Amino acid sequence: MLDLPLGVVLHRGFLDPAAQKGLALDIAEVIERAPLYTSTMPRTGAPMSVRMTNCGPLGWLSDKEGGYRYAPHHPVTGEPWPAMPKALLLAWERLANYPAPPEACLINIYDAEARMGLHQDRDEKDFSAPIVSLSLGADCRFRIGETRRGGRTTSLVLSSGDALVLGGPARLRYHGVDRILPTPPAPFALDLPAGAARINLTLRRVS
Ligand code: MD3
Ligand code: FE
Repeated sequence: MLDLPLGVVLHRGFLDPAAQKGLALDIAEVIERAPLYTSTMPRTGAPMSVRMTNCGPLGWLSDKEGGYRYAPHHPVTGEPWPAMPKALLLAWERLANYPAPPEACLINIYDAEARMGLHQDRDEKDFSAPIVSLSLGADCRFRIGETRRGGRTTSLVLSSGDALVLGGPARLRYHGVDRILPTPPAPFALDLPAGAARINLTLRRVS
């Protein structure tokens, strides 16, 4: 039995196959206008293994000089981020229980070898709003720790169509993606961008 920390709610299969296919198409359109880029770590400049882009008023990025931050423009094209697809606004309305729409949607693209080390999401000014996370494509081993580094961790598998809501006392827990898991192809056609094994969308309030 999966015992999740207080404030973590997992909705398995929140997106049915048709919704997953529609969302994958929406994401492909966003990427056409806001190409994938690689963020680098503050200070060291080491590249992250996850490629990313954003939609909505603000987008998350990081580089050696400026560090982790939100910005209204794409770091390479200088264009504003594309609007959030309706399906994402609707998912937020149904899941977040928050009286205002999301300001940022970070789109993380994982190839088969990509991972994300344990970290906190603390670049937002408002921690009272939850984070809503949607997964498409291959399964991953996802890890949740405590609100300080080095605490006990639990892990779970996130699959295509799953939604995770992180709020309240869980909002500042450490979390990360250990690895992408070998996953049999979906029983329906799910077109992901070239090289992508998994997509994760994180909807957030920022200010
Ligand atoms: C648990 N992305 O972009 S989202 C990120 O699958 C990020 O790409 C992961 O972590 C991914 O920052 C996981 C799910 C998530 C987001 C925030 C959390 C889980 C969380 C905050 C607290 C605890
Ligand atoms: Fe995170």
